Amino acid sequence: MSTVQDLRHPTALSTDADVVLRPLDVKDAEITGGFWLDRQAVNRDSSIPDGLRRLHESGVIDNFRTVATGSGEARGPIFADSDVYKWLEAAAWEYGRQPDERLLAEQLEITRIVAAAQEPDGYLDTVVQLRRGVRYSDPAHDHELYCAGHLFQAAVAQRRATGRTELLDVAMRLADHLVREFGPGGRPHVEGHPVVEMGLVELYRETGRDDYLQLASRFVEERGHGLLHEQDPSLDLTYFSDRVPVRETRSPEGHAVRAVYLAAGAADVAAETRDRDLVDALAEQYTGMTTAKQYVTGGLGARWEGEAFGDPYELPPDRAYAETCAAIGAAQWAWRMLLSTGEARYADQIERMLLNAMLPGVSLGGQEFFYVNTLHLRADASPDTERSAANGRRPWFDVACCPPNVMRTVASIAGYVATGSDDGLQLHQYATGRFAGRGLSIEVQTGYPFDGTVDIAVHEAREGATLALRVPEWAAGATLDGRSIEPGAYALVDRPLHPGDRVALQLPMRARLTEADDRVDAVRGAVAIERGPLVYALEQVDQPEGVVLDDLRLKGPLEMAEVPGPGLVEGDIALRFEAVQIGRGGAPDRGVTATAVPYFEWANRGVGPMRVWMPRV
Ligand code: FUB
Ligand code: ZN
Repeated sequence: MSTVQDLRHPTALSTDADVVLRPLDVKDAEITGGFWLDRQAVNRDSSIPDGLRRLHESGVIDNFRTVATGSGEARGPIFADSDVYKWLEAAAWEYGRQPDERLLAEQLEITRIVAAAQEPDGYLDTVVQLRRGVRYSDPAHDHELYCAGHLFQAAVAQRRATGRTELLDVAMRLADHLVREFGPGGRPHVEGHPVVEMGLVELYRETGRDDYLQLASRFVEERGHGLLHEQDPSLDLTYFSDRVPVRETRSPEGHAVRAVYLAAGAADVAAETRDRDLVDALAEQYTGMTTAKQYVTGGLGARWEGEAFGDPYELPPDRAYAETCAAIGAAQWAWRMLLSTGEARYADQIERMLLNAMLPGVSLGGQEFFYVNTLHLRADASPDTERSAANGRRPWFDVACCPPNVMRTVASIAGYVATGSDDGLQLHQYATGRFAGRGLSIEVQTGYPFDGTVDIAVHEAREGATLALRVPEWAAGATLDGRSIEPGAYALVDRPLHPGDRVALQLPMRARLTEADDRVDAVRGAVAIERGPLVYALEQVDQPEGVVLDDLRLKGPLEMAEVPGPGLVEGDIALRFEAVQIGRGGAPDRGVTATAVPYFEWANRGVGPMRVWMPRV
């Protein structure tokens, strides 16, 4: 087992894993300033404490107490335990980032409450314990392994970030129970909602217990053969990712969060079992997703019905579902693909999804959340459901999967910035911070995501250690120490590095127009405005009096001026340009000056009409 001196980030791999890149230790990756530090401060001071209050209020922490005392009813959805576990994971990563005795005491208190609900044989799922009493009786819907997977991830985080093993003890007792039930000699089992695969592999990495890895592998392979139909022939196998085996899936389908969690877990299994065929199959599936099933924001899931991926090119902006959790799960998948392949496209994807699909899911104050991330809100949109964007972000949801998912991701975001390989260090994301490993220790200063200047100071350098920097696919004209470098790949600093050296990366942040794929009927002929890593949106509040967003058209050639943004985050930049408002009812067209702001900032000044895709004249 690791020691507390040897803290590791999510996806710390075993030494046997077959990967190109390896995550850094927690102590070696730290965000120290700038954009992401501000987000982490809001997460610590606002989201995490408020989240704990909401979990108490909604009764889902009481469910554990109720099991322990033996009297009372379960509250919340069938998977209520998972929200508590995701909060515990967030609290652990946050403690590892910035130790705080109160936060430690809170998580240990919740851990004690969780532990008290565990059955003597290791079983734990409070809602099933309280509501059904019968285990594994409805695997399609009961989420027992989904809750287990989130418990395992939280336990590993607690062990790595605080050095405490209390939650790990609970997790191992449950994992041992799962091995007895579903491992060698046990019955085949497909659970309706993946995530246990990732959790079991993490538990294997933390404990060295090979049976956990084998069980994860078994769960990956058992899926996609229609086992759920033995339970109920009327089930929609697509929804549950049980129609096509993982190795044969060419494009994700069905419930988006389930599909991407499964793929991420399969990628973990592939790395640890050294299965390159599985990595290749997952790479093909990933391409299927980015080619035809992903919004420009990186958002995933075109259908409210079944919270699902649509068919290829079915990507309506105004009915986008794009659940916040789906972007988080896909970023986890992309991270694992990056480790296995070293391909820059996966780091590009992480950047797009974290900034434009996860971050819009939380208000800039940290206490309100979007579950659904639309790309277009019309005037007079009806706030017909709790999740409708017309309601604005909500403080919490009956199904509260997204808020604690954002919390754990923001708290652990330093882990996605850099990796090490045998040769040296690789920077995948740009954030002010300190990163070290494989003979190099560097300090990064940047005004990213608004400013494309990245200054790197070398503090320590072993002889021969290399530094590789991702050049985003959008960064045409990028330079490294004044030399031109190719976008969509890694640029190597082409000189020996010594302590005291400085490296200068310049990523041009010009605003650009992205054409919609003409197979997406709903936005054919329209363009999205992007600048650097950020997708922009037009929000009503920024437009002159009388502008009707749905009547605005862009006319080219377009000159976009950079102006100060709404000031909701430090250094934000808005884009201003001339557009045309179509005259209706015989009125003439008229020119207007329009303004676009970063999409992640939208709906922080009240909620009103907004659109990402703009038609042209
Ligand atoms: O089923 C558990 C979670 O609830 C899913 O991941 C979300 O999509 C929501 O349905
Ligand atoms: Zn969610």
